[in-house]
Formats: sequence, structure tokens, C-alpha cells
Amino acid sequence: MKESAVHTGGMAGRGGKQGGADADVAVVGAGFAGLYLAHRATTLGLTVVVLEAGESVGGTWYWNRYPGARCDVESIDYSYSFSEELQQEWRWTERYASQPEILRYLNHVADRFDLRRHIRLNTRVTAARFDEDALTWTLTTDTDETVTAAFCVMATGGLSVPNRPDLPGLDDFRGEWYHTARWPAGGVDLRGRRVAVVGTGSTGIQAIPMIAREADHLIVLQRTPNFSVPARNRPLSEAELAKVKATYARRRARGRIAPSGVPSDREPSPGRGVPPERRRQAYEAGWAEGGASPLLRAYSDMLVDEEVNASLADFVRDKIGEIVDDPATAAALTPYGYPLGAKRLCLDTDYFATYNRPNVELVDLRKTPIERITETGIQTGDTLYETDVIVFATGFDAISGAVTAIDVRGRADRSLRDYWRTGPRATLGLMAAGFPNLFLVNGPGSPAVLGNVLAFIEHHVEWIIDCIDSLRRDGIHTIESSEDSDERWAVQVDEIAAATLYPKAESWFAGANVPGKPRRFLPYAAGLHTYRARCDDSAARGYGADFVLDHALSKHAEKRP
Ligand code: NA7
Repeated sequence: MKESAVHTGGMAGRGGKQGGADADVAVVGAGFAGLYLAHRATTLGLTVVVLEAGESVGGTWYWNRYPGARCDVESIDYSYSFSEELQQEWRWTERYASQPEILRYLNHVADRFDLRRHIRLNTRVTAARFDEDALTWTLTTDTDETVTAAFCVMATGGLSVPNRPDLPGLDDFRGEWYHTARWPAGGVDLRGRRVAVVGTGSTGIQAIPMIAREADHLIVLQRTPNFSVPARNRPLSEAELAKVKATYARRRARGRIAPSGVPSDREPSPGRGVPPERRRQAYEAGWAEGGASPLLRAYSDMLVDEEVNASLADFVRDKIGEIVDDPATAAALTPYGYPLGAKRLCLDTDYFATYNRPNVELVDLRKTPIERITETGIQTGDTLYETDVIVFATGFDAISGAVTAIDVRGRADRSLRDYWRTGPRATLGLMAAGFPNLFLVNGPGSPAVLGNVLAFIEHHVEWIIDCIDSLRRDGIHTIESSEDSDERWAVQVDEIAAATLYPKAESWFAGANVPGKPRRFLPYAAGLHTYRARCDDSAARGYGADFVLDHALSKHAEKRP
């Protein structure tokens, strides 16, 4: 064990059943969640070890350095709220911060709260195994080191395992290819080169305008057209920031109980029954303001009422037709067949206008799918698109993928991969049956990705660490869910989703983007406010209503000399 597990009087340092462990809490991942877990745990006197595969802290924001990468929730909200000092001293320069700025922020947080001493970089966790005698987790790394801890928290990120299409011939390609989520740190010089981008989700839509400016020629291979609205990104003025900071705590408090985790000044009313002309005015205002919330929250029934949703979808389709010069290209870019917002609504800067550039070409894969990669390019039907560089903006094995990438073994050697083979499930999105003391951050069955992930992360971290602290004080050694409660929660998550328009799209929210992944709608769609109340209620009732607590063991431990 290196210096990172500093024994300062937590469970591990106290002796007792789990006393031989290296730390009280082992955390996998040093992104937004992992950093806050380390801070929160050590503040309560717990010892913590954070294991991070990257060579820097940052998680998703370390790996996703593709051109144009930035957040799609405003930075004043897409940032930690737990420290008033931090939010007062940090200065975001743009409405939506770019990846380098977010990474600088996370490094600042690591330094400011002295977190680096708990973090081991360049260390990928490959396995986690629960020892039923010692009641500890043993994490094994790709460097063959082990770390033991009473609790294990998977802060592995909902969007961290790249989805790489299994295309025949890729190994024969003589050019270069990259996945956007593994973009080289030094960047890629695309000047004077022919580039092909596969994928038009949020990532492709951010990257394509930037790549088009640099590359000699750009081919975009699109399978499903996406709804995208202007971000209207811009620099933040001192006056604007001062105004936010004067009442930051209140803004954050509103965000914590907002359905999407994004604070809002007004409570929307239903759009059903509102005359088309009035709706259009509201959409024009939202389009001019920029961002997802002004449009998605124009009406309270936007994601439940098909007719209201269709009115916004038509509005965005018309905008695409107005922006894109060539009618055939505009038609190919226009999304149909699923509700707006049922896949994550994309934000862009000049995405559709990019197709008016003479060096940009759109290929509609719905007409002719990719057949194979050749030595010189991408073959679709009769056409070979020759290219020097292929960029895969093909998304992630989302929400559950980073957890199942690790060989997690619980009681009686139960495998989490096997348990989730018929669909990922976890009580409150926090714990899966048979895996005592193993917590998931933003796991399946939590709001996960349906809004401001930062608000979701902070809630989970606080709930998890408060839970561990409470068990410690009560002398309870294990907490776990049961298969019944996992299934009950998953059914509730399904029922909530079924009352919305979300299931009407084939999306990564339901695992539809990864071949072979079981289809189950993974995020809890009733909003952070409802979810938070449900989790808080569980804690207030001593966790026992949802989880099994090992009182018996703690009594046994008390009798020991
Ligand atoms: P997404 O939203 O999953 O988008 C991936 C894109 O790649 C999407 O257009 C896919 O088309 C396309 N794709 C995936 N596999 C293939 C294959 N085999 N062939 C052709 N096209 C393919 O991922 P993003 O990275 O853009 O965004 C993920 C989240 O990150 C985003 O919501 C933000 O929250 C941040 P499809 O739609 O499946 O037909």
C-alpha cells in the first residue's frame, strides 16, 4: 500500500471486523464523482483510496478531448455546489465551458482540497471481489496491485467506455482512425487532409463544425439524424458572473430540487390547448436564447404529450430546412420517427450551417449502410469514400458499461456481469443484490444522465458517504439490496419511463446502441426532486426499508473482546 491510504482513525484504522483493510472506502474513478467522494469521505474522517486509469484526474473530461468538446449544461450549473468558496473564486469564461477549461477546473479542485494524496493515477481496476469473511472488497489493478477496503464506490462515469463499431476491415485501413473519447492528448493535425466522421450524436454534432474548418474535405456518415438546437455559447461578462455569484447559494438550492437538476425561474404549464401561434412564439424565444432547457421546458408536458412534442419537433425541422441550402441534404438531416428529447437533445454551434460549406458532404447510411472499411476508405454499397482519417463519434456503452467492464464478484462469487445479463438493475440505482457495501454513482435506475449530471453526482456522493458514516456510527458492517428490491425498483423505473415519450426512441438510454446489450430503460425519469425525496426517505428510515443491514454481525462484533 502506498502513501495514498492514510490511516487517520477511520474504520480501517480502528481495527474491528474490517480493520485490516487498506482504507475505509475504495473509489474507482477520479472524475467529478470520484473527486467529490474523496473530499466528502475524508471530511468525515474516513480513509479513502481513489484508483484512476487516466494519467490525470478528470474522468470523462480527461478522455474526451475531441475538437469542440464542451458541456451542454451551463457551466455556472455544471460545476460543484458543495463549496461556497470554490464557486465564488472560480471564474468560468464561457456559457458552456470547453473541455480544457473543465479539466483545469477539476485539477484546481484536486489541488484546492488536497485530494491528490488519495489518488493513484495510471491505475485501471480490472476486478473487484468481496471477501465474505473479512467483509472487505479487494480491488485488483492492471499493474497487479491490490487494494482492500470496507466499501467500494464505482465512480466510473456514465459515458466512459467507448462504443467502437465492429466494422470489418478496420485493421486493413492504411490511414489513421480515432474514437472521439480517446482523442490524442496533443490533438490531431487535420489540415489538408480528407476526414470521415461516423456518428451524429452530441459528440459528432460538436466536432463536425470544428473539423470542417480544418480538414480539406469532410464526409459525415450519418445513420440517424438528430435534433439539435443552438447552444448560443458566448463569453461570460464580469457583470453577469457577479450577478450569479451574489445569489449563488440560492440558485444551487433551486437546482437541487429541480427535476433536471438545472435551476429554473419559472414553473412551466402544459402546452396542450395552447394555440399553435403562441407555441411558436415560445419556441422562437427558446431558439434565440439557446440551450436545451428553454425549449424542452417551454411546456411541462413536452416529454409526455405527443402532440405538444410534435409541435416543437416540427419547429426544429423547419429551422433545419431554413438553414441548410441544399434541399436533399436538408431532408437527409431532418429527424423523423421519434420524439424530440427522447434521445438527448443536442446543442450545437453552426452544425446545420456546416453542410453549406463546399468541403462537407453528407452520406445517409439509412440508404446504404457501411459495408466495410478498406485500405483507403469506407465502403457503402457501390461507393468507396476515400479518406485519410476516420473519426468514430459513435458514443458509449452508457450507464452500466464502465461497471461491467470490471470483473465484479460479490457474495458466493456472484458476477455482476451475469446478474445484469438480462438487464442492469439496482435498488434506487445505488446497490445491486449480492454485492454488499458496493455503491454505484449514477447507476442504472438513478436519474443518471437525464439532466445536469453534476447535480445528480453531488446528491449520490452525499447520500453514499452519509450512509457509510451512519453505518459506521451504528456499528453496522454491511448494507446490501435484495433481488426483490432491485427488480421492484427496475419495474418502477420502467413504469415511470412508460408514462413518458422516452421509450419511443431507440437510444443509449435503453442500451439500444450497443449490439447484444439487453434493452431496458436505465434512467429514472421522474426527476431529481422526486428521486432525491425517495432516497432521503430511505436514509431517514435507517435504510432498512430498502436494504438489508447486517445487525447480526455487528452484535457479534460487539461481544468480541
Ligand atoms: P451517441 O449519442 O450515442 O451518438 C453516437 C452516434 O454514432 C449516433 O449518431 C449513432 O447512430 C452513431 N453510430 C453508432 N454506431 C454506429 C455504427 N455502427 N455505424 C454508424 N453510426 C453509428 O454518442 P455521443 O458521444 O454523440 O453522445 C453521448 C453523450 O455524451 C451525449 O448525449 C452527451 O450527454 C455527452 P444511431 O443514432 O445509433 O443510429
